[in-house]
Amino acid sequence: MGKNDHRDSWRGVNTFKSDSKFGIFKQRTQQPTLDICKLSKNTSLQLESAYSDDNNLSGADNGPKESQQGEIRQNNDDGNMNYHTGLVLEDRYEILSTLGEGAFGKVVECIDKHRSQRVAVKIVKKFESFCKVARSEIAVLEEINSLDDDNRFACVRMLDWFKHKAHICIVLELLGPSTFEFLRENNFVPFSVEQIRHIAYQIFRAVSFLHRNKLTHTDLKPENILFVSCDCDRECNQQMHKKPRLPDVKVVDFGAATFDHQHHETLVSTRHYRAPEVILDLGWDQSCDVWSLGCVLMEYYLGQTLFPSHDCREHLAMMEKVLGSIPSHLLKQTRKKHFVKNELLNWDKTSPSDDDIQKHCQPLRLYMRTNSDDEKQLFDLLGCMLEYDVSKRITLEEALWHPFFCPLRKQQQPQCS
Ligand code: KHC
Repeated sequence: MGKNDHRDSWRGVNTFKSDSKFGIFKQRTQQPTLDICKLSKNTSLQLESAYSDDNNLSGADNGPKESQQGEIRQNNDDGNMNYHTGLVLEDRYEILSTLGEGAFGKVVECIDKHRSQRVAVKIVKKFESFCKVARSEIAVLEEINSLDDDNRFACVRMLDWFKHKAHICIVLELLGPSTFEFLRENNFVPFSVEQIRHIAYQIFRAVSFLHRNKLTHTDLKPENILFVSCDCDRECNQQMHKKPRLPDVKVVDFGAATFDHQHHETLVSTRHYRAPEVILDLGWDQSCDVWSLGCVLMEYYLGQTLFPSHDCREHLAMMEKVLGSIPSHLLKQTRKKHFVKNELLNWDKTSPSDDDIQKHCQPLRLYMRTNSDDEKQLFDLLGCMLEYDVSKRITLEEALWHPFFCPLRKQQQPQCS
């Protein structure tokens, strides 16, 4: 059973509760740029599975299968905990509502009665394979907490964890909606370049912190980047800043995060964000996160996924359309020989699938909407991140010094070096 087989890919069909909490989302209609400053702490989300089996090559994305696990499941037993609002876990966490759900289990909002603060509790399905992923996530979150004592990097904080009946429960700081959720609720109107810069800088700092500490996230995608919405934002915006402050984000979901010394699963990442070296089974390291983040930033810029593919070979063909030919030395090394023909990608350029690619994809630079310096820098950075050859791909440490981020460094210090 692969570490990532639990992975969700549950965008698309969405059930929002008719709760006043969702007011911000509900009122929105199409608008030129997103008003992410209006996010409140109360904004929550509830998601359901849509692209059910699109997360990995084997198609085993919906969590462990009975046969693989040797676990006997009752007909209606999906492994989730049965709960109701008002239920108190550990004599401490009172369940208020459901925030999200996926293959892994559910996330609920609770009030921590000891500290009188609201928290998120990830309640993991009781099946052993999910417990294993949860234990790994707890180990990573513990490491993050101890390495980042002062909470300087934008990784979600684990506040506690416990076992309730057979379910592992991870108590996390409460965050707002994911960036994917936010795009969807805004009819996929893209983020502005300024918003992308603000979000990207924080994620890059967080993930580069992971990389420095011998960790790879392996599942970076808009669903795993959540807004931090705190009540003080609105006050700060009204009182102190002429320009509204852009909301901060944090990275979540460390269930598939892998330490350098640990076994590296062959198949990592959710399909659209999967690096070419993973698809070609060439081995991977931290740089696969850089590729994923390149795809994520493009998605923020476009409002939709850069590689809308459901098949590995088609995915590689899309990459070629956007980024040029895959270098032949990579195709030579792949163990996936069926992807290669005459030292080139084995792709039929006369097939109907190719028509789709011609329709949906274009060379990277042609996606630019304007020729402003900002956009030129963004696309220069994206080009460095979406580099096939991992030895040439930019690292996040380097990316943080890219001119695209110059305006942010100028804000912090008088000089931009
Ligand atoms: Cl609100 C929330 C927090 Cl604060 C932290 C993690 C979360 N939600 C609503 C959260 C997560 C969700 C999960 C994690 N980790 C994922 N799903 C949630 O619904 C797990 C699957 N990937 C997306 C985030």
